[in-house]
Amino acid sequence: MELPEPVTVLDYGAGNIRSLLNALKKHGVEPRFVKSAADIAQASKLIFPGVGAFGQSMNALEKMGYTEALRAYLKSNRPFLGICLGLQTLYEGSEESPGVAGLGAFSGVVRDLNNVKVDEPLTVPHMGWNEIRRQRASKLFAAGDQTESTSGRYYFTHSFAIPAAEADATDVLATTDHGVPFVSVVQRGNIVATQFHPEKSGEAGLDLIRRFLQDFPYPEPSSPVPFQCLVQGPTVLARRVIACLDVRSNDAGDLVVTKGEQYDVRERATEENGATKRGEVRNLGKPVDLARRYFQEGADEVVFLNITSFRDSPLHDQPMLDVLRRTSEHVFVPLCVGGGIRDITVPAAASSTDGGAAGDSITYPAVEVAGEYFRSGADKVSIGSDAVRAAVEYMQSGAKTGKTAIETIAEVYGSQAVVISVDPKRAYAQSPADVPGKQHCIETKYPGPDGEMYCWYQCTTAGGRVTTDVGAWEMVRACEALGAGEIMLNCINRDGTNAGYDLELIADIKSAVRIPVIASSGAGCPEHFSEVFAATGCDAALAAGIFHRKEVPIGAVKEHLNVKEVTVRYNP
Ligand code: 1PR
Repeated sequence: MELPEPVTVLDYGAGNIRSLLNALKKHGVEPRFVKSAADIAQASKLIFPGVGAFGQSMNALEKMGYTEALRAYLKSNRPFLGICLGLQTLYEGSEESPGVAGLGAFSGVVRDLNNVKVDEPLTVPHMGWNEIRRQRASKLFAAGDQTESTSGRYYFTHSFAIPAAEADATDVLATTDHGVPFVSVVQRGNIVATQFHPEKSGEAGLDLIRRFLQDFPYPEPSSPVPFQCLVQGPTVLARRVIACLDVRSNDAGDLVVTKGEQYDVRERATEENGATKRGEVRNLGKPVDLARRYFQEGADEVVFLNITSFRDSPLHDQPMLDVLRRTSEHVFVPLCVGGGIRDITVPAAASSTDGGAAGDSITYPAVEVAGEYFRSGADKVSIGSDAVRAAVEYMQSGAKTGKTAIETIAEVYGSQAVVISVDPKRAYAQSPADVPGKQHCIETKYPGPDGEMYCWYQCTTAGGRVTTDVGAWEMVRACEALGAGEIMLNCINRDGTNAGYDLELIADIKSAVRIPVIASSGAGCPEHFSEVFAATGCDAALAAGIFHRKEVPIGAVKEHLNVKEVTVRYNP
């Protein structure tokens, strides 16, 4: 795309701007980066991608001396695109960071969605694909198109928002509903900002970025352009269908997508010449190729799990970081990566080319490990084993240390970037009194081997290799209290069985927390997806084996859900 003027990106270092850069690159744009306040003053088109917490963002801008230059830029009405936090900081302040002033370009205060008074429980963060209810025509959505062709869905992930009732209506270009109508797009002349992430919103988002690049700045129309919005009623957050890629190196050292049956990823052992030959690591494809295929098939998110992370350090797992870099160049929906997100100590010699003294070691905090994944293109990180440890510590002490991987990553990158991967095993008890620590249990419809009518779910670590006495119900509540933003709820008993999700487990965990819950393990047909959404109220459903083995295309799942009137992101 030939542009008359350069594009400048304001990156203050707290987030995944690689996706935005890949979206610009897809439109043939290589942006400049702000390195000084003068770069802002001289910019002719500025993009501010916001990730992380309001206070962190504003303090970083102030520390770099950018705040006043940004305020002056906004007054000049030169083209400005703010994304997510980049919209919120345009306002006067936020309940997320009391006492921290925003840029004040728009009047109003950003509110905490957790404090919104609604009749039914509200899942926070607002995470997933929702529609926008446009108030008027705008070049941002369709050049010259006064009436929308499709409502379009965009990817939101935020816990704070500007209630539409508190915003200046002249600035509001679109609203979205989650508990209350909130501001999803603002526009004042050439200043536009979206609460959603256009760089993670598939083709609809890429179109929006393209229009900002090629149609801004533009003269305000002399008279209001007739407009009719297609979205009349409430907007509804879609349920997400997620593809999960368990990734590890095979015996030849190649990084492959594999799949466990109850977490055993090797083919059956064979007998050869009287000796037992270990089975190969199941190889279901190459990570980047499969991720691209799933994006094209309509996956709402892609999860990579580095399943040998209990022994490898992701910081040195360059192949995994490279998979993320290459995937994010072509996949414009959220990417989550898990495996090894924890404080990592490696021998000094292994951690630097200058070869530290033998015997020394270096510890990399979890937030740095996660930062490596974010800089490589991830939008969220998932924490498994270390989350169990942190939850136990918190439950025993009742106090937060502020030092756990969950807390430190949520503080810098926001709760919505922290997913907890739970690997529970079903355990039976004759009565609640028999459950270790009298932890939470449920009366099950599927009695145990000795007729037990109660069951609870034991958390495991190291990929199911270590069984603990920690109940999944207690663990997810502790992780939510520590600041986690989402639960990815696997189930070792169902993993790889195609027998359907463990509905009792998922319904129980969904009732335990306010944050979104992803159902995982056991999907065998499209009906299992409509069943789990109907039976548990979960926010997303994840599958691996049926997609990798091409038994069920993602499009067939979406089509089935659409027929069952489950709200999904679906363009037939
Ligand atoms: O503990 O923080 O290092 O993270 C390790 C991560 O790797 C965790 O998320 C853990 O669940 C995952 N993991 C470790 N070992 C295995 C294994 O399979 N040997 N994968 C493993 C767990 C769970 C899903 C599974 C879905 C869909 N796999 O990825 O694919 O349940 O299953 P389906 O095929 O039935 O649809 P840490």
